Amino acid sequence: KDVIPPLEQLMVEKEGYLQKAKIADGGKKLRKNWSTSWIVLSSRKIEFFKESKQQALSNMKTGHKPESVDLCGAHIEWAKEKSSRKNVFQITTVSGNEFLLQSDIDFIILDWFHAIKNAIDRLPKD
Ligand code: I3P
Repeated sequence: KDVIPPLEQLMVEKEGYLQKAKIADGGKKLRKNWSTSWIVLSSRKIEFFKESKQQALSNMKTGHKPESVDLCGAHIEWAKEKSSRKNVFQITTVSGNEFLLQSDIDFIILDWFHAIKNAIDRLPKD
């Protein structure tokens, strides 16, 4: 129904397309499968949309939910050894979900790394 989320959750800090691979769910390893994702960072979460932004916005009206990642207590680190690709970092959540994010373009991945790191550092750890 029409639950109004707190204002802070509505504040989008950054959005854009990156390559994404989820490599663990609740601590259980998954087969790596890279795909393009539209990614929306707000103060305490990241949302991953499988579709284009346009498609995602129209799907939301029908109650379709993106994958949402709680950043409280999450970790972010560069993960050179986890991929043959360049510019890969990993986000690990308290719940044991692990995501790799990647872009071939250096400044794009650096901007994302710092934006997400800043968001995590501003949040309480639990
Ligand atoms: C994986 C696929 C991934 C690759 C991964 C492979 O094979 O090629 O792109 O990761 O390497 O296992 P498959 O599609 O058969 O599952 P990178 O592109 O990040 O290197 P990995 O097993 O060394 O992680």
